[in-house]
Amino acid sequence: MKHELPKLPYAYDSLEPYFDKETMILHHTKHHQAYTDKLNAALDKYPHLQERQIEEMLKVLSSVPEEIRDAVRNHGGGYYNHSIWWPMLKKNTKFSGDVAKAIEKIFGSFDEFKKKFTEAALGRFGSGWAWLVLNKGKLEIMSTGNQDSPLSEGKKPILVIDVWEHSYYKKYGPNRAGYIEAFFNVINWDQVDKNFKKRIGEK
Ligand code: MN3
Repeated sequence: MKHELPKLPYAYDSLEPYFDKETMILHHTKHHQAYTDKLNAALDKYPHLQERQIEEMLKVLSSVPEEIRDAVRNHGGGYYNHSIWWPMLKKNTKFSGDVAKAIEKIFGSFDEFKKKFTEAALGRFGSGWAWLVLNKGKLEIMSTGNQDSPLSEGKKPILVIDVWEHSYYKKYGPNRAGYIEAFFNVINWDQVDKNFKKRIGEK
């Protein structure tokens, strides 16, 4: 069984003007496809691992054979992170639901949350991701380098932003801050609330 590039749940131009169509096409069909292909290539020699969920492998990287552990961490991480990111994007949803209540409780207000999340996304030097995660049932903000996943640290992803240059350079150039500001207009809060409800119920 091969991992497949998931289809986007919307058209490539549907996040305009915040995320441009050209970047979305490249990001999905080139970058995400490449992670998918390289993950499949790494698993080629390990048919028994092809049946394992990528999430399970990222949670316990030590269970992956050493020969392909870095490939699973990097390409499997890239495959997984993008797969959960696309559905978190949509215009015109409302900050609401259980996740909104939890964010306001932990961070004091939406604005304070936005400030801290933005700092994490800006502060990640080089390539990586900034996250809102559940850590032992409590919301916290963190960032990871390259394609590393919070799953590998026992944390559960709720909301994430890709801060690799390939996500924004075409439209925003080196202005990562402008891209992060735009991201707040395309957060799919309905999906983020779903993520929160699902994850909070897990052991
Ligand atoms: Mn990316």
